[in-house]
Amino acid sequence: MSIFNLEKISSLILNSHNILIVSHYDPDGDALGSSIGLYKALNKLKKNCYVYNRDKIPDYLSFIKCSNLIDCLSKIPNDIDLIIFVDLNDFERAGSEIEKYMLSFKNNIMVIDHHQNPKIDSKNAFIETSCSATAILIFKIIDHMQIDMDKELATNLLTGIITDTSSFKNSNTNSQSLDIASKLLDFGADLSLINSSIYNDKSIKRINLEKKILSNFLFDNNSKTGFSYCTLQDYEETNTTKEDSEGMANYFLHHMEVMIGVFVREIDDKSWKVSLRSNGYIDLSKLANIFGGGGHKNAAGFKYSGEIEDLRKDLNNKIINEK
Ligand SMILES: [Mn+2]
Repeated sequence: MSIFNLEKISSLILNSHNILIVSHYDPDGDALGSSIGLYKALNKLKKNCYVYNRDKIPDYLSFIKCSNLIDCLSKIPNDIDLIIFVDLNDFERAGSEIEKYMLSFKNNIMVIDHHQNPKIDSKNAFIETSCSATAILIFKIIDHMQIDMDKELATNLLTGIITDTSSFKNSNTNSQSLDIASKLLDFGADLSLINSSIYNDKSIKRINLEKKILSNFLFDNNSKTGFSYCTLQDYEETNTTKEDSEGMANYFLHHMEVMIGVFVREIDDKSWKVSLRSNGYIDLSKLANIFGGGGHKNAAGFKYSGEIEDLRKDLNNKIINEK
């Protein structure tokens, strides 16, 4: 991000009063850490802020607290003068309520993100794909605006970096993410709280769900792809939700032979949400694009309608073609 852009961000923020911060649905550690971290920083500037997310905070991130977190736009005043989208580059990722709201919104919009292939045309989009997490961009803004960092704010931002890099294991980890993580630790970020929350969150019901997912697991040696899925019935029988299958694609990837981890969950009858994870084997955002989805080079996804076995074969073929 150039200084010019940081200047522009600062002046847009300083000239606004009622600010709505929006992150993507199915929020992860970066979406919540970045949006709520930004909220806390802007509160220090005495801005009247709201954080919108369509979905509830998953249990493993419940340590990220925000007093003005809303899931419904009827709770905000009608004089919002700036909307800041965080960790997304396609308004569809925020949900249909926001998309509808945007149709009549005439004031300023800002997008702070690190995903590839933006689907927005905003003159105020500040996107740096070299950043491992949006939390890094939020750190740069806070640093540039000389807003005081504190322990809670630092913990929020470090959560974004840790979850988006899978604790510095993903290939998106770079010297910048390590450098900023180190600065956040100096500001008092609570690394043990983050680690115990995101890694010790497994319940027995989750093990029961994992048993079902692992029994569906197949490895394809030609595409080097580890693939599995779970159905709505699996969630129901184990009394679990989609949050309990979070991280499965990455879990497959952490096995020696697997170059691409694919986890698929049913969202409606024969309608599926596909998550792809890799470490540079092929460009997954390109692969997801073929199926009408998107994402990063190493983390992408799409929706699919049809038979699971057709999807598996189709994916394996496309992966072999991309290689
Ligand atoms: Mn992110």
